[in-house]
Order: sequence, then C-alpha cells, then structure tokens
Amino acid sequence: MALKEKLFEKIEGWRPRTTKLLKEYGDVKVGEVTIAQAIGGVRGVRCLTTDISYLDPMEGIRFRGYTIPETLEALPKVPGSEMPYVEGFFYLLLTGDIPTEEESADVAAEFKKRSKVPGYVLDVLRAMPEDSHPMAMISAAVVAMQKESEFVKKYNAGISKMDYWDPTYEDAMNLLAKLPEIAANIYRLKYKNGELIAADPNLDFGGNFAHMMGIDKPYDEISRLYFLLHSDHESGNASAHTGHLVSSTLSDMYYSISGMIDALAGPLHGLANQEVLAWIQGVMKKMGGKIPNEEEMKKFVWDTLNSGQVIPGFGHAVLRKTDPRYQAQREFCLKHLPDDPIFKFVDGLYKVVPPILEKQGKAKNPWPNVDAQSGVIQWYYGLKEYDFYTVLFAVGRALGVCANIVWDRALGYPIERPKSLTTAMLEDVAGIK
Ligand code: CMX
Repeated sequence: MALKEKLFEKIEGWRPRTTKLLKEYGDVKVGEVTIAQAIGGVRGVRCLTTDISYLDPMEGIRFRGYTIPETLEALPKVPGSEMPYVEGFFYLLLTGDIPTEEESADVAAEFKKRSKVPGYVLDVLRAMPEDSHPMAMISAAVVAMQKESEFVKKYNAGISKMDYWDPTYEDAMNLLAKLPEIAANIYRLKYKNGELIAADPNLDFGGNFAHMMGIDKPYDEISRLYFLLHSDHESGNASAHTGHLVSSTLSDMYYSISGMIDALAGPLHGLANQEVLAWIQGVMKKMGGKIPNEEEMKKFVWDTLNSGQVIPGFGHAVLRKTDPRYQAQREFCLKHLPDDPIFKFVDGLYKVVPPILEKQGKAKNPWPNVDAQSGVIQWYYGLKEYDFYTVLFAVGRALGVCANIVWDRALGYPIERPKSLTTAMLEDVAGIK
C-alpha cells in the first residue's frame, strides 16, 4: 500500500488508544521527579511518548520493535547492495510495517519527485562566510526553505486539527527528499572548490548522496548504513527533543528540523563524531604520525581526563552497555577495513578507555557510543574533512525526527511546557532552613 494511505490507516487505528489513555487513565502516575533530576538535565524522567523507537539501557535501540541487525535483515535491499533502501526504512519508521520491495520503490519514487532543491538555497549557502561550520550551513539551508511549508499554507487557510498530520507529512517528504543534495552541495562548496555534481535520477537516497559527494563505491553502502543508524534514538535526546519541542508550538517542519540540527551541533551530542577524529589526529600528531601502543594510549586518555575534558565517543545519558550502533559500524570495519591504522587505534581505545573511565569513577557508562566509530569509516573512504561528519548525522536524524513530528500532529500532542521551580523552592522541598 502507498505510504500515505498506509500511514492514514495506522493513524486512525492509533488515535483511540491515545484518547483512551488520556481520558480514562490520565491521572495514573508514571513516576516521580527528584531534586537531582530537576537540576540535572531531567535525566531519566519518563515524560515523553513516542512509538518510532525505544532505547533500552542494556540492549540499545529498537526501531519500531526491531533491533539494528533485525532491521538490516528485514528491509528490502537496493539491487546489488547489502544495505536496505533508506526510503524503505522511512516507511518502517512512519508506519511500523516492513515494506515490500514495491512499497519501498514507491517511497523512492516519491522522494525523487520532490528532490529538486530551490535555486535560492544555493544562493544562501554561497552567501555565507567561507569559514561557516557545515552544521550552520545545513541549518540555514533548511530554514531558508521555510516558505515552502504546506502546513503553513493549510493552517492559514483554516485546516481542521484532525488533518494537521497531512500537510506535515507533505513537508516531511519534501524536506527529506532534498537533504542529500543540500548536504552534498555543502561539502562540494566548502571543500571541493564549489564544483557541484548533479543528482542522478536513477539512484536511491544513499546512492545518490554518495554520487553527489563524488566518492566511489562502496561509499553508497556506508551512506545507507549511516543514515539508518543515526535516524532515531527515542525522543528524549537533545536533537530529537528539540525538533519535537519546536514543532509542538505548531512551527512547521522546516523550523523544527533546523532547530534539531542546531541541537545536534554540540560537542556533547552529534559533534562528538568530529571530536573523536580530531582527538585521534591530535594524538597521532604528537606521536609523529605513529599509532600509539596500549601504554601510550592509556597516558593520552588520562592526560585528556586530567585536563578536565571528556573522552569523545564514550559515555551516554541512557545506555549502560556498548552502543549497538557502534557495534554495527565495528562489524563493517572488521569486514571491510580490518587493517586500517585508524580503525586499529579506535579498536585499541575500546580496550583502553572503559577501564580508565571506571577507575576515574565519574561516567555512569564507560562504553563507546555511536560517535566513537563513525568517523573512522568516513576517513577511510576519503571523507577527511571531519567537521562535515555531523552533517551526515543530521541527514540521518532528520528521518526519525520527521517521522516523530508527523505522529505528534496525528495524535494531537499539545505544546510542550514543563514547570520550573526556583532554587529556594527546591531548598524548601528538601527541608533546608
Ligand atoms: N569522558 C569523561 N568524563 C565523562 C564521560 C566521558 N566520555 N562521560 C561522562 N563523563 C562525566 C561527565 O562529564 C560527568 O562529570 P561531572 O560529574 O564532572 O559533571 C560525569 O561523568 C557523569 O556523567 P554521566 O551521567 O555519565 O553522563 P551524562 O548523562 O551527564 O552525559 C554524555 C552523557 C554523552 C554527554 C557524556 O557521556 C559525554 O560527555 N560523553 C563524551 C561526548 C560524547 O561522546 N557525546 C556523544 C553521545 C552520543 C550522541 O549523542 O551523539
């Protein structure tokens, strides 16, 4: 069944569940909030709802109930490729169903129809200072397209609340279809003398992105894997939550995804993937280009910690085990680039860092996250400009956040507005005189 039709069927089936929970069980308690949580970044407070993915602290992410290996196994593959269509994966995120080959191809055709990037986006990108960060560029490119929003047009014409999901879905499809070209253009503008490569209408989302980047096979495979792995991590992480929060005001998809990108650009979140490579390069420079041995690595890790910095690519707010997104990329490396020196370095860190973080006794999770491994693969296949890495994360994350926002509208989630307390009020709650 075509994506939009299937989505509507799912929405109609889902709405009574949300309405029943709200109307009949609205007073049932989900949990309590401690002072540590009110001060400490709302960590662990269960106060959001999403059905697109769920993050178990020990097991890691499941997309619509499927683990990463199950997702990769179940989805229809691009012909001649080991990896699934990103387009089919978006079908899964939106509907919860594994698409058939035909349904996957339908979404690919829909994206193709909507993929032409307006000329003014390039003008905006070209007008930005040469030393603009690629994340600032993609955020600006997305928000520049805000005037295209179908939601805004329909809202201004007086659409019913029950139908908000429809133009929101249109905005999601229109925006996602353009992201590979926008991202590749940013790369070519910034690092390849502005020599852009035209899209190939015969290629899928991941394949076309690799083509427009100007990087040979198997970079198309990495792109598909990368976009899928980075898509969603339930809705409390900073980028997904920002997208949700912005859209909860009925701001459209363009504003929401631009905000999502801005949150992802912080070094404690998506930017950690560039930080990992920068850190490794820094160490190698100090070693005169040589890969440090285990003892030397331990010293660099302690030096970094003792200078008050975090070890990028390690730790997580929810996970308490090695991130399966790290594992999936590690398996790719073991298969395709087992002897690469940077991979060996990162693999060495996998042995060295967790016991040190445990000994230091601060990080609740000493294990590597998705960002520890992702730069290695990019570097190996020729993408050495590591301040571009988070843009790849952003294209992937947009898939999950767009799916979430369409469902937020479908289920009528209200404007988000947690309650603040003052320090004095917390002291009162604590019984401090
Ligand atoms: N290196 C050194 N110290 C770390 C650490 C790391 N990798 N991870 C956590 N800690 C420290 C924290 O800074 C904190 O120290 P203070 O008490 O001095 O403030 C303490 O351990 C407790 O933190 P936590 O509860 O374990 O972790 P948080 O939920 O507060 O933060 C995260 C999670 C990811 C921001 C943190 O682990 C970190 O900074 N990691 C390095 C950056 C990184 O890889 N980010 C990417 C995460 C994945 C993503 O979103 O892309």
